[in-house]
Amino acid sequence: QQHADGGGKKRVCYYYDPRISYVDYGEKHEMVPHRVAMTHGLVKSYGLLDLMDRLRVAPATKEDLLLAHSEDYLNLLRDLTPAAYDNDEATRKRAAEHRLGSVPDEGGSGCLISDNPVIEDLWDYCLRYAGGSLAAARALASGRYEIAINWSGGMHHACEDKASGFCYVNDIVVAIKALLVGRFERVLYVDIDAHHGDGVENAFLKESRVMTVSFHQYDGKKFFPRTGDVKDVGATEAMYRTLNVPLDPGTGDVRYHKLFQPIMERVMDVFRPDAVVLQCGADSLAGDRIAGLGLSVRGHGKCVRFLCGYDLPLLLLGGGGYTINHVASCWCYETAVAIGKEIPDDIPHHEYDKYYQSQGYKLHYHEADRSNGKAQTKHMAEVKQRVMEHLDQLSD
Ligand code: TV1
Ligand code: CA
Ligand code: ZN
Repeated sequence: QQHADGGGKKRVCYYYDPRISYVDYGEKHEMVPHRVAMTHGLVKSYGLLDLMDRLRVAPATKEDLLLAHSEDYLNLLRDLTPAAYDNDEATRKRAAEHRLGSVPDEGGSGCLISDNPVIEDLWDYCLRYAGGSLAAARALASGRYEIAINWSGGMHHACEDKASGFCYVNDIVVAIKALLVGRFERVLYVDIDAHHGDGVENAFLKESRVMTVSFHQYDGKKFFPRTGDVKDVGATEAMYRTLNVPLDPGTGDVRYHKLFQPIMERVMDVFRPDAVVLQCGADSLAGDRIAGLGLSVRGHGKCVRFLCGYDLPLLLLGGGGYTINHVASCWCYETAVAIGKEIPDDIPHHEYDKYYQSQGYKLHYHEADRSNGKAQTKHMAEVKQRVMEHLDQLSD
């Protein structure tokens, strides 16, 4: 089933809109869109722009976003400004109904926190990152490209009617719907962000033409968004076309791939997708500021390499990732994997190279292993077995 990629080069297109990198979630917020400018700087400095087509596109439109969201919510996103939010009580109330703006911390710290702040040029930001993912999906549907990349996309938590987890609009749902109306009968969604891909899962719970598979950190009921138990497998006609692979904090390359590879091989076998969407959230890397998984850049990139090995149209999206030098290293490496080009470990001199000082100016940085050995192995084997049983259900 898996095709040897034998160095066969693929046609790759890449979307990067510099306007996105100026977006500011607020001083202390962990989401830093500038990481995508850093990724682009690295991609450029390694000469990768010469090996793929960088395509510039118009932002998405409200009509495009209606594929994933209610009109009421989109109108709010379009009209909401920081000034209106600060000055008008009714606006604050309406925003809160859609989980926008500050809320008291549930942890009881007493301070106001805002996962989804009302920021300057919010609507423009949404249209641009979703526009990239939508154009990427259409580029695959056109047959002109085998791989399409939008590192600004991958905002997997946004719901039909609500913002969630730093995500305002769900560009992934929009892109998958565009693939379905394009020429693809079945689309596989794979999510290697450290968080559960709940927004995408929910959007396609009852859609048999889409299978969603999320690998994520899961420790009982603490880690956001607290969903993604191994027993959650979707509904009715589309039962078992939802898969969840909960992972213990500290899971590193070896353990991760003991699950990822056999599970994905089996998914490919039983679902037989016509196109694949991979959300490459880089918060699953070791040393992330929010999450606690322990992948190396090579281990993370191995997921990309593995899925590239199937000769299927592949959409690569970004997502989380909060240690921004690690994120840029990872997405640059994965861009090279998509192109099929080996790049040296030494980071070339370029405008952002000072960010990589702490990693010795090497792409492949080193982090102390935070995993706790044998304790996890038994639990992991159970998770694998449960997931494989779910896949058996799908095969008959
Ligand atoms: C402002 C300032 C917001 C500092 C949010 C970490 C902050 C977090 C902040 C943060 C933070 C979360 C919750 C809050 C439950 C909520 C892009 C109501 C130091 C895809 C989203 C994680 C992950 C949301 C997004 C999570 C993605 N963690 N500092 N907020 N309470 N929210 O736990 O999957 O990566 O952390
Ligand atoms: Ca995930
Ligand atoms: Zn995440």
